[in-house]
Amino acid sequence: MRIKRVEADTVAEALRELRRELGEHALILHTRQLPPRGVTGWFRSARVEVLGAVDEPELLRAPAARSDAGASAFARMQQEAAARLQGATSAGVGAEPARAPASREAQRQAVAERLARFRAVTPTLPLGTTPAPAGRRDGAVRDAGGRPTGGDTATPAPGPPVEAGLGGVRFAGDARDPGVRPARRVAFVGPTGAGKTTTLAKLAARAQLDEGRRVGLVTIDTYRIGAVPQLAAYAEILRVPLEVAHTAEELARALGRLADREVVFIDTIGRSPLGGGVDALVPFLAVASADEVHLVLAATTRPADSIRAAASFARLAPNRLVITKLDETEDHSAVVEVARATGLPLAWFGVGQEVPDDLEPATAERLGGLLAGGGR
Ligand SMILES: Nc1nc2c(ncn2[C@@H]2O[C@H](COP(=O)(O)OP(=O)(O)OP(=O)(O)O)[C@@H](O)[C@H]2O)c(=O)[nH]1
Ligand SMILES: [Mg+2]
Repeated sequence: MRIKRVEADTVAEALRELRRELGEHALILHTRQLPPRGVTGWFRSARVEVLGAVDEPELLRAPAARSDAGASAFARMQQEAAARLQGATSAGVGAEPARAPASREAQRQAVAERLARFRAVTPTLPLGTTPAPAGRRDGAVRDAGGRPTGGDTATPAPGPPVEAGLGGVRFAGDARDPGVRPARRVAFVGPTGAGKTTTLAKLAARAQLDEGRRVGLVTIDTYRIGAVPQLAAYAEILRVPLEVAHTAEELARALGRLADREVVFIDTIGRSPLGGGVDALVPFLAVASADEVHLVLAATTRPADSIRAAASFARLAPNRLVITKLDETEDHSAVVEVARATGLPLAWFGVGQEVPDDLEPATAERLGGLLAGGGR
């Protein structure tokens, strides 16, 4: 593996430089903001450091690929990167392959390959993309008959009749009706480690690959070590632009730069619901003015703690509920309890770590099936 470190003013610029040096398959190992240097540093805008790597076989293949095809692929990559940096509407970006149904399959294949390569090269990175176990998704949620449900948004597995006892639980399914204008900005909030970034990545991948929408990503999580690289890796894999915002003002500018994107997913920093941590997010959410604010809670958290967390995050005005890690518990009654107590409509169920597959639309049938199946 060859590793290279790059310093630049923005993450996007650094990524472009890395790709130039290491090729299209460069993987992002680490990103951090550099502290200002010396007294004059106070007056300079912050720079970022990005560490990238590439498998040696990729490099060995490079000379052979110095054909016209290789050269044009590289030129295309550069054009795309340049266009992305400018938030351009140039022909290259405007005619994004994601829009053409014929090339969407190829794009999906390319993303799957990049995910696989990423897993192979960086097995220890904190990504929500662990390899599928043999037999695929063995730990995934199953329906009442013990069948794995799959994660297909379009065809949720038919469950048994809705269980009695779901009274008071709301579902956000209506929002996915074709007639309803799709959200343009989607934010994710919730306690630490609940699965915000992973859920964001799953939904971003679907929006791009299944719906052919032009996707942008923004993170304001510049606090946790590894948070930016985690999302940067997904941005790289999906080939979508990522903006990093440290302040509400930066977020406003970042959203402006992503104005050509049909949907922008906004990741936030995980906050303990206790103490004043959630308050710090208020100005960001105000600037984000997201159509959808997903409160992400894990099914493995005690219901009382989830309900307390939801009360604390209420000041960020979430309007959707995502319950993750349903695959990690057999007691799904907590989902009902939490959904009922918060009054938020259930939107998605996270059923594993795999991006983008392990996400299911939350429906009454599905929840009824989970409960009827004794948690399987
Ligand atoms: N089993 C399982 N694991 C999940 C699911 N969703 C997320 N995870 C895992 O949970 C861990 C935390 O996920 P993240 O997406 O980083 O959580 P986060 O809320 O963004 O975390 P912070 O940004 O640190 O607050 C990762 O290891 C994910 O792979 C799920 O539905 N099932
Ligand atoms: Mg996160």
